[in-house]
Amino acid sequence: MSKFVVTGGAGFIGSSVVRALLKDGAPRVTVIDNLLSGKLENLDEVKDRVDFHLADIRRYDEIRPLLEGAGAVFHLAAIPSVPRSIKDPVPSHEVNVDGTFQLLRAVSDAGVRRVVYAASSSAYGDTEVLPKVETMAPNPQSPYAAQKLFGEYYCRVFSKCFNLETVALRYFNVYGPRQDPSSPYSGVLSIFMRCVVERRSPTIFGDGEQSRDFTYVEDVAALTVRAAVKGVSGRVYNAGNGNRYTLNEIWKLVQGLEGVSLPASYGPPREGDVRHSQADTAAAARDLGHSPRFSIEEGLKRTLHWYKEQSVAA
Ligand code: UD2
Repeated sequence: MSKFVVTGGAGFIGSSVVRALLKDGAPRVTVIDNLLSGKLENLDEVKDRVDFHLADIRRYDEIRPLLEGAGAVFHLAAIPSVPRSIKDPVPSHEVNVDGTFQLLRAVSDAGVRRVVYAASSSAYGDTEVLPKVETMAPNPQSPYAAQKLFGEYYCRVFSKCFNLETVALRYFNVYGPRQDPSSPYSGVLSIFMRCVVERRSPTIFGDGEQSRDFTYVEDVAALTVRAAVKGVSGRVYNAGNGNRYTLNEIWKLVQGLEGVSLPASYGPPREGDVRHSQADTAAAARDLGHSPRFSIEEGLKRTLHWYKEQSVAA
């Protein structure tokens, strides 16, 4: 059985990939995380089957030995958030671009065959046509989008020049249990969940008619694990649900689950925001056999259940 390594494995999505690998039969998973935003508690349930290493992907010498003997590396370590990358572009550039380069170099030098890279739907920017298809020209609108796209290009270049099989998955607005709502840069659904549990109104940036393809974390994790297969090297795939909901619709759905009415406040639109986002999922279905399992209703229900449990435990 192969050794699997997950960078960012203590994070919201990374820890879900760890659980998906274990569920899929991996006896153990190696996690590399600097705990900048990741949390060990995200791995609590599976900690007996995780080899955790506090290490930073920007440091080649730190990560290179940890990759020895790996069959596949899932590269999720990143500093996310469009607005954070505008306010303070240096840290996210260093992690998302330089860190990705160092990771790919270390993976290649360690003789690992395969990397699955967590790319972002932000690479598309605003497009005239929806849904967004992998063949569309990228149009990044923020440092974060450009950084994540650069990571894709590096993956492709490592496939071509350094004999490494890489595949990039453009994650579309992932949500679910363990997403941290505590920062102003947190994903909107984690903020909405906290608001509804605390019976507070959220602030919606702009008119709330912007839309997103909200994708449940377990669907994204399942696709990520599936993508570590032969025959797709150098390719990019959307990791989305194929639907889109406006923020106004989503906030209404969240309130409906709790049977409350908490009208949102509205603030100025956010710089760097994409207006609409929706994935064409045909390529991932065709080449990777992916079919998302969670409807938005089911995903929101499970997510809310988790946030409510957290608030009782607190
Ligand atoms: C982008 C990517 C996503 C992922 C993510 C990582 C797009 C379309 N999506 O997500 O795939 O890579 O970055 O960070 O580029 N908002 C509010 N109130 C709040 C918080 C957010 O109205 O309190 C709005 C925000 O202005 C935006 C939407 O909610 O229109 C989603 O924001 P987000 O930060 O959850 O994710 P987004 O779309 O920047």
